[in-house]
Amino acid sequence: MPDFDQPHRRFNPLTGEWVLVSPHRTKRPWQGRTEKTDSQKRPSYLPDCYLCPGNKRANGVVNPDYKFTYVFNNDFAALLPGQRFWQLKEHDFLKAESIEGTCRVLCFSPRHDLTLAEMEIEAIERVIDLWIENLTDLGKTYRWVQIFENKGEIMGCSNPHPHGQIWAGNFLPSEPQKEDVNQKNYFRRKNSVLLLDYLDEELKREERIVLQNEHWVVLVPFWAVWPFETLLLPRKLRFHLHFLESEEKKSLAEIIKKLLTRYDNLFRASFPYTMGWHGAPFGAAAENHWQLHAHFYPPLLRSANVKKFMVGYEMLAEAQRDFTAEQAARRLQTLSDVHFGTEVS
Ligand code: H2U
Ligand code: ZN
Repeated sequence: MPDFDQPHRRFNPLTGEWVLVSPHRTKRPWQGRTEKTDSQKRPSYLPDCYLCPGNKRANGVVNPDYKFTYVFNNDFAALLPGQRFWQLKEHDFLKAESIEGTCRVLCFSPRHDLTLAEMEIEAIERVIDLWIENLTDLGKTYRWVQIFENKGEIMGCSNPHPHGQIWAGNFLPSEPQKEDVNQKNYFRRKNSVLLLDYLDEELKREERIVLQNEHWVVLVPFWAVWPFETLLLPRKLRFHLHFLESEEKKSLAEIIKKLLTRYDNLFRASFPYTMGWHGAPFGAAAENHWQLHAHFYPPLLRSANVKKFMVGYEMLAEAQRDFTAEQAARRLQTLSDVHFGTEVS
């Protein structure tokens, strides 16, 4: 029998990487940095916010007076369309290639003071539709369309106005590349889908399940690296977001709201994270091995202002975590679905 209280390593079948787990270390004293938390109430409109309706952005363009969601091309895009094609491959050490792409910013709400966790289910459904619209549109041109949200100052997010981003490019980036290879190999070996089989195992065991509804499950993956990392999975085989049925979109909005509410309730603070969607790449011949999923990578470790750093051993050898995935799941299982900000005192 394994003893998960001992130092051990766990395998991530999606990436093929291992994570070091050191549960005995949780009593380690902390004298490092604490971040300041911004607990102040924000105004619902800020005159100098570049995402609020009617305001001017850095390039002089004025945002429309939008009522629900709004999308624009990132004024400082990391990927650019219409580039000249070239490849450098004569030398093993000096490989490079030009790439093309585009970056968009998605405003989730005209309200500067809300977060996805605090938005109404219908408003979150609109965000899901917005993701799907942009995914479908960009998928016509680009191989990989990365939908993500970077939330919180400590994640490098420059503006608390609720928003996400899309970066789309004509190449398969490194993270999805790993997932593609591992899901493909699994499919060839077993003739079934890795994440569907994994979900079956987790549903049998129940230990790491955080939330579930008719169409979706949130769990702390066995191989989680970030302290309260979760994986959001559809119960049925779905290649990507644009294959979802309307009932599945509605229950997706519900489970996202619950998960983010629990995250906020964990340390009674607006919980920072990077989240994003992974689904079948576009333009690929066979996509049967892919199962849609979202990763939530939150950095907070033990309070609203003590975060996990990926440094030292993690940068040089292997990712490491202290408490186990099961312990994290247990914490998240016991939290309320009522946002702490709306509690009546
Ligand atoms: P963050 O979510 O990481 O803060 O990024 C917001 C994006 O908004 C960022 O990529 C873009 C930045 O380039 N942006 C504009 O496109 N126009 C602006 O006027 C300011 C910021
Ligand atoms: Zn704003």
